Amino acid sequence: MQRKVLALCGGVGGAKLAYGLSKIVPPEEIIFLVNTGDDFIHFDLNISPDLDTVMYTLAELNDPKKGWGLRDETWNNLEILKEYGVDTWFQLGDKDLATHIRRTQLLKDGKKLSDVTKSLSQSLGVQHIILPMSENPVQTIVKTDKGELVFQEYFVKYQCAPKVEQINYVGNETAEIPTYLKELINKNKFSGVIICPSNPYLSVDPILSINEIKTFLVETDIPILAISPIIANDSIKGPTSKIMREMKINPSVESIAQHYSELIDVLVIDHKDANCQPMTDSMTFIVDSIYMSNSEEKISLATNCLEKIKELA
Ligand code: FO1
Repeated sequence: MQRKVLALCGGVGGAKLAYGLSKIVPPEEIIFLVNTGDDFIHFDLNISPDLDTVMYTLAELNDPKKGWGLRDETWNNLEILKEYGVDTWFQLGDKDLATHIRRTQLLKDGKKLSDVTKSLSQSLGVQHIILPMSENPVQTIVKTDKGELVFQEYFVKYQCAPKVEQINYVGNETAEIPTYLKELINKNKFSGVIICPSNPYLSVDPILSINEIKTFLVETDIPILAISPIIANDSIKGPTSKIMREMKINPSVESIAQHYSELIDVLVIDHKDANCQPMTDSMTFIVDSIYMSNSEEKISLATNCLEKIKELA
């Protein structure tokens, strides 16, 4: 069996690099392992936002403006729900709704989330393998000054406004990682790991909260590279820097290096942070354009990350 790269992804930031990687790495040489801490049940439907963001992006069906959902979407169901007086704080587009209906149906039939994701992905023409971090629920719960909120309440309903005090990953101790991932870990089939520039606290840490995955990453000798989600003390996108400040962490690339210090060999930082230095000799910073504003930049960053991993392997 071909050795593979393992890419840890959250939503929008993760999907951008996943896109670049998918354009240069054949399907049998990479696994996209995706956060499911954002998953929740809404209108009795199983919603997996990050799995869908990665899947739609690799299928080139994603809405590049919003960063989530499908392009050329319509919202007729929402209009009628509003007529019925339903609170539509979480917006499901008409086409996107089909994904959630089908996922819910297949899960109700007893299929595992990884098999459901494979079936949905293949139907949309995605050949690369997208795996959920867990087959069963691990929920990101954000403890804030306004109380404990499930991820989508914090992120969408309250627009990340509440002040974050702590983040918990409920269910992590009983998480069931996909059998295929377990097999690849046990048979030493990974050649390197890329931690995509997703929010470390909301998107990557839920994956790392699963003991089997964390232990593998801590104990492995294969190279692990992360891309900073911070440029010049600010988030590339989303609430990363705001959350860091609220948790009394300086939003810098050094703090990101510190956060992943137990795991990574390399942190890729932006040109704007070129003067920053790692605190230990065991880690290297490499400078690149990490903003990824177009396809060429996504592919270029992916190419450079892969080259670095190959060099270290
Ligand atoms: N994000 C929003 O800001 N508002 C929404 O109404 C919304 C709906 C939504 C529906 C399906 C889906 O897959 C994603 C959706 N997202 C929405 C994005 C989602 O909240 C975030 O992208 C991730 O959970 C964070 O990575």
